[in-house]
Amino acid sequence: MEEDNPNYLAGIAKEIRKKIIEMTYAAKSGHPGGSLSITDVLTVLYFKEMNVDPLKPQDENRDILIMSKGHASPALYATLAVRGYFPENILNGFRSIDSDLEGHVHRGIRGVESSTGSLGQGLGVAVGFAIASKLDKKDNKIYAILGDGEMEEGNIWESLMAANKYHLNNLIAILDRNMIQLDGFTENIMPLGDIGEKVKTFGWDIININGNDIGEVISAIEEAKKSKNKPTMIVANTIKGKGVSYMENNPKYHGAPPKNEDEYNQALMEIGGI
Ligand SMILES: Cc1ncc(C[n+]2csc(CCOP(=O)(O)OP(=O)(O)O)c2C)c(N)n1
Repeated sequence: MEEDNPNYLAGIAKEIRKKIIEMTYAAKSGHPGGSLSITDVLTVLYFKEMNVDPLKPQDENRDILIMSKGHASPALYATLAVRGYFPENILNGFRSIDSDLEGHVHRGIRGVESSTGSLGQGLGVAVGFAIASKLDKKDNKIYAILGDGEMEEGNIWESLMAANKYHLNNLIAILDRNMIQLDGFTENIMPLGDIGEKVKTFGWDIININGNDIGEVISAIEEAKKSKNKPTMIVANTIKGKGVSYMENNPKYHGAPPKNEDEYNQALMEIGGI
């Protein structure tokens, strides 16, 4: 099977990264940094690990993904398009007035399960989906993608407690630990320290990985799926802006696309898109 070949998945991740750059450059706005950091995770989920079918986006037994860090919409939209939920040319309208592709993840888009963008809310939504699946005796999985800056939101911790209370072993949160939030480094703004250890004390299993290594992402998700009675958080250590040298680890590209044609061409060239 082609999805068992990491080189195949790496090729898809490149394609998605290229689209993130194209979309944000065309819109002259958007969030490339935290989209590029989470691309490898989304690739593994949508092209290997999740039970989803773009032809049946409402299938009752599908896995559900909530992109809690909803500003990373370029990454989710590009992934859904490449996976076949909607035509890739729709990405061109990102953030324009006549397009459905708003700057933050919007439920009106085929394949999107919940609108997000106000940080802190998506984990609670995922907890709700996970409880509902248990009540319905389904064996699907619920995924939530969180940002590390987002962990500063109080309602994340309420959701962590609820997931423990209800033994949500069908819930897998993936924390994009890229160490950067909107305008600086998390450890300067609000230190999170060993965030995995903190979440562990809330009753979760923790798996630490390099979230830009496709093989490590696959192993972590496959391990998390086997949990018998606990929710799992995968702490995905990533690089913000991954794949574009001037964006990597640079808070300036949290919410700014390539500044000019030179930067645009350099980004595509480094990703391997042209
Ligand atoms: C409740 C709320 N407060 C503030 C913002 C503005 N905001 C958008 S992105 C962001 C930083 C998020 O950082 P992080 O979660 O680490 O995301 P990543 O670095 O992965 O992009 C902030 C503060 C928001 N979207 N929602």
